[in-house]
Amino acid sequence: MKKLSIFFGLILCLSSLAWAQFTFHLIDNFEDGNFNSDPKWWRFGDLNLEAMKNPQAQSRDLISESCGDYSLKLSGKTNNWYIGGLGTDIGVDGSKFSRFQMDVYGHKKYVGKLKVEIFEDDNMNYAIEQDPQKGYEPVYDDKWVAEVNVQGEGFTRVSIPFTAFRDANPGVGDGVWNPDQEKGSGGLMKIQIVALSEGQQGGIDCSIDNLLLTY
Ligand SMILES: [Ca+2]
Ligand SMILES: [Ca+2]
Ligand SMILES: [Ca+2]
Repeated sequence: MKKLSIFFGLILCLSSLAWAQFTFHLIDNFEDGNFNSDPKWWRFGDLNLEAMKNPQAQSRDLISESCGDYSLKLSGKTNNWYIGGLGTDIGVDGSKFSRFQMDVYGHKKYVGKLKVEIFEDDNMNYAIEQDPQKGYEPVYDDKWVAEVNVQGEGFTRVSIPFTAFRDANPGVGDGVWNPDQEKGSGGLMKIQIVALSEGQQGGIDCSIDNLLLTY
């Protein structure tokens, strides 16, 4: 009987592993305490990044517990709304997913907003060409955006359906959400998160964790 239950336990384990593999794609959970590799995040503007130990949850909190030991702290100040941002390459078939999810920890000092930007390949070349003369905006590919308001202390889980993203560059790309890897397209190529202040003068002070694509 014991053998049998071990056997069924193993089957359950393997099938849940397989299930997990096609239900989400982890972008980063920062558990290596390092944002410079696996994956590498680039930084722009006046946003500071720091992989930091998560505070211990005061009471039972499943979302805080799922954030593990480390998250990425974002901080910075501005006199004109825009603070800066970070980004990383993804390169997956985004048609297998329907949502972007992340956990956001608000600290006391500033609230502010995080603008999530997703880039998908429309000229079928596994690249997002950007124009350095025009703020590094894409030249041939769609950029989709959604905004997240940073809440107070504690991790808030944010799950945004791709249908809630809007085309941030009408006239560039094909204006259709087609993040698949058909016909030579690289699909969902990269993500950026841009920090904006709540007022014209202000800043951002929050942490992000468990960035993933899911159903
Ligand atoms: Ca983490
Ligand atoms: Ca577009
Ligand atoms: Ca497109």
